[in-house]
Amino acid sequence: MCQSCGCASASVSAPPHPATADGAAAGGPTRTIDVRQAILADNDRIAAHNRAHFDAAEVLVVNLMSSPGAGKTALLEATVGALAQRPGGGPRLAVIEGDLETDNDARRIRARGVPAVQITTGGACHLDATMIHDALDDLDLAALDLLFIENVGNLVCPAGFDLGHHHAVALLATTEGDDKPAKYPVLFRTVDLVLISKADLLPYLDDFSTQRAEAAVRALANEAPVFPTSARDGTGLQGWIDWLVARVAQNREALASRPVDAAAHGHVHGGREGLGHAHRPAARHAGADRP
Ligand SMILES: Nc1nc2c(ncn2[C@@H]2O[C@H](COP(=O)(O)OP(=O)(O)O)[C@@H](O)[C@H]2O)c(=O)[nH]1
Ligand SMILES: [Mg+2]
Ligand SMILES: [Zn+2]
Ligand SMILES: [Zn+2]
Repeated sequence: MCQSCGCASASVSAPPHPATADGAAAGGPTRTIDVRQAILADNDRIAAHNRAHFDAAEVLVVNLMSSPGAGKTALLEATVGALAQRPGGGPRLAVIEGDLETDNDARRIRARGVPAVQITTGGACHLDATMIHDALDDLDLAALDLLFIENVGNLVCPAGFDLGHHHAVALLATTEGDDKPAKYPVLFRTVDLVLISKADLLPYLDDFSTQRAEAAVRALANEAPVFPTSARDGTGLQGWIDWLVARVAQNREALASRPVDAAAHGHVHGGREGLGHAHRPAARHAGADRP
């Protein structure tokens, strides 16, 4: 478990530490919360900087989150195939893969002819904005329309970290149970789309109800679309592709209607300041670019 997000820190929710003789709290929970807030504030600043890179290059970025094995990589593999069938070849894609270990997922995506950058977190249970910023050195954003980020499999920690993405999508596999939105409200409250993955297994699972899963999302006051998909038999893939293509178009329109002044002088989204650098594979690990 990571040290930064608090998931490993029982002290965050522990009762206040006894005050010392001079009245100051003796470290412990208060300090843990302060450090955590500072980490999240720093992450938000770098996420805004990432978003400025994406907007400058007109790339829509989608952050995919789920528990391990819910089918994120399989969905991306199916998505690559489905988007390529679109008139004109569909949006130009790349994927950033986040895993604790191995580059298996990046290799699966590259095998389909799509650029993929693997981030191995080496134990951290989520991606953060700095990891994404570093990965940009290995991507040619100018050659892309759509960038997927496959987060580390985890329904808790990834939800706390803005990566600079435009949309967050959760996968909930039919094998996981329809109560997961209720159990992991932070993630399911904020996502823009919920895909009930492995829908091909629904006939064999008598205790999973798509309606109950959707009701659990609505109970969190989230009106995001919720629908079944299967990377195995293609169920719902068209709805997912339509959602993506519409988001890419909507993002382009929003960027095109930016005030000329903002587009020219970089006052958009508050994160364009300091964007006097480009990320190119050639600049890789040059160390000169730190937001
Ligand atoms: N039946 C079924 N299995 C799936 C589907 N999608 C993924 N899987 C299987 O679930 C396992 C984990 O999939 P993967 O894409 O690696 O999950 P990730 O960890 O979320 O990236 C693999 O054995 C896949 O073959 C699906 O739509 N239906
Ligand atoms: Mg995966
Ligand atoms: Zn964590
Ligand atoms: Zn940068």
